[in-house]
Amino acid sequence: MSDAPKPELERIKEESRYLRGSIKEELSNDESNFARDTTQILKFHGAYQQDDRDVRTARRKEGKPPLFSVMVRSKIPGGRMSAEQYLVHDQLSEQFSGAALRVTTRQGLQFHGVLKKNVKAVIHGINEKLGTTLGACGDNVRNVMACPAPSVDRVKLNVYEYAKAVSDQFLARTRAYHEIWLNGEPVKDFESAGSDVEPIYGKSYLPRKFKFALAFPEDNCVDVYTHDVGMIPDVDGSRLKGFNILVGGGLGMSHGAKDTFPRLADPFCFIVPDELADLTKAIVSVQRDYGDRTSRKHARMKYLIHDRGLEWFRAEVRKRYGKELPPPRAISWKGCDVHLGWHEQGDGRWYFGVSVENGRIRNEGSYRLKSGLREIVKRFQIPVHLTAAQDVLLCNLRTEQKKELEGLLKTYGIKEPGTLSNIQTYSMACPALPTCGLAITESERALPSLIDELEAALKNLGLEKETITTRMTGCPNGCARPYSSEIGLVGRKVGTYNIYLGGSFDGTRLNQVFAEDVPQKAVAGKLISVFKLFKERRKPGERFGDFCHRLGIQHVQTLVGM
Ligand code: SRM
Ligand code: SF4
Repeated sequence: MSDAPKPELERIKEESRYLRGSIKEELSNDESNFARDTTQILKFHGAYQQDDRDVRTARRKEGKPPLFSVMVRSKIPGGRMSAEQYLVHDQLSEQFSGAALRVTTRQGLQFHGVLKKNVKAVIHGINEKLGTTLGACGDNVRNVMACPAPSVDRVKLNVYEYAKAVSDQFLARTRAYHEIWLNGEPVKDFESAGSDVEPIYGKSYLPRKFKFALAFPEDNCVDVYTHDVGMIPDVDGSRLKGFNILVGGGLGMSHGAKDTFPRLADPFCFIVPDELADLTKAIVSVQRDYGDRTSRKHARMKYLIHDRGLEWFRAEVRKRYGKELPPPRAISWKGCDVHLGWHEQGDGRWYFGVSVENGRIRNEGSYRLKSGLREIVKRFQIPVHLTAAQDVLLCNLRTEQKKELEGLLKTYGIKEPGTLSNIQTYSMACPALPTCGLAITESERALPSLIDELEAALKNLGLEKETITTRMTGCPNGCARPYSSEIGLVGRKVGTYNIYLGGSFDGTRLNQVFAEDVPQKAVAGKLISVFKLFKERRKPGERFGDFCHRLGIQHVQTLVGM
């Protein structure tokens, strides 16, 4: 063991007494913000201290402190919520978070702008309806993603249960969450209980966040290759044969730091269903013990696998798992579905996918999405599923309710998916400014006008029917998964973006840098020049991302005169 001082965050985690820190004490003081060390522990509870960046500089000049608030994130495995759970999020957001809710790219729901004094009421309220925020942020297993399409197919339902089981298995065991937010009795003897408190994580939890997703080979809607661990069921008729397991995906990087990069997961092994729990435990424990705790930028499991090699990783997992790891089987992807509009569930009932621009559920003028969803869920008492594309599925509707639902959508000014352009339907952006402390540029507030420009240009070129994935982020961390889309737009410096092209529609190939440091106003022009090229030179039926990849990014640059 090295005697070198521990990096600050590792020390804070270790000394937090299993995620207690000073949260409880600070909740009852009069400060408008939590202390710095406390904010790190707060993340494990699903709460993130932020300040309004729109007013940060002005307040500093006036000698005022930042305008603090807290972002609270619900962890919703597979994005599946009951009507009651959806409605309590809606009600809590009306009461405590400036009314809007935001569907995340990992099928979660976020409240922005919650005042410190109200955080407990929000977390408590979510838990009262059997939801949780535990582990939504922080160095632990994050929300487990799974295809949100409701299905009565027994195998598919069964497969969702596996995703839920993985999520439950990796929930932190500490009683701190209950003590702080749910008025649970304080536990006095957790120190003597030692590692029993957290049998998987231990005192220091993981070196970094850890992400799981489950995708059916016919539909990679959860972007499974971008995860630390991907689980892909192999189904033979009505029998679940097992899971292909992928390891080592992740997207975050830093500009100018060549040793940070997005990486797609590698096929790792094939296991029968009963072995999923033991195998995933073994994988997480290798990352827990060998992941780089000295550098946050190098701490994800993708770097462990990249640096030491897949064979080293396999041997280490095998040691802990105690059995051979059969090789992965071939997977043939069939596509990627946004699940919008009407779909039959298989039991005579229907689900309807509503497109939500950049995940923001709000009311604005005659567009009253928030009120409309509330009315629909209240009236029909139906489950709500959240998608990885930040959209909402209204489930379990009976045939005779279809007309009524369509009427309600009209009343509340909610456009039906078929009336939206494809470029908008397949786009997403991260929140960035003003809430995200790491944002370099705008994202959610900048994408809509760019999409308007691209929409008009595609229409002029007769390309409006193309489905092209476009994803924007305000920094290189990759929260809207820009590197696995056909067009990726990533904040570079204030007011400029890097443009990435050539990813595949189904998320099985990363894109590459096409242009760097492009001023916001020039982004549309650059893309439109490539659309023109695409129109002239594409092969019949070829998708935009595949076209750019086939030509090669350098060749595309030359052809558009760069
Ligand atoms: Fe993210 C940090 C928002 C999905 C990679 N992400 C953040 C923070 C918490 C900023 C911070 O640390 O101060 C952002 C809060 C902004 C705000 O105001 O809400 C934030 N990330 C989001 C969400 C809300 C974006 C969205 O448009 O929905 C997503 C929440 C998902 C959820 O429900 O759990 C979100 N973040 C992602 C994804 C996509 C995914 O997981 O499928 C990624 C890329 C995949 C990956 O993890 O590699 C992602 N977020 C990051 C990173 C870079 C991690 C890395 O390995 O380098 C950071 C920065 C960090 O962790 O230090 C980050
Ligand atoms: Fe913030 Fe960057 Fe994530 Fe966008 S990608 S939410 S700017 S951390």
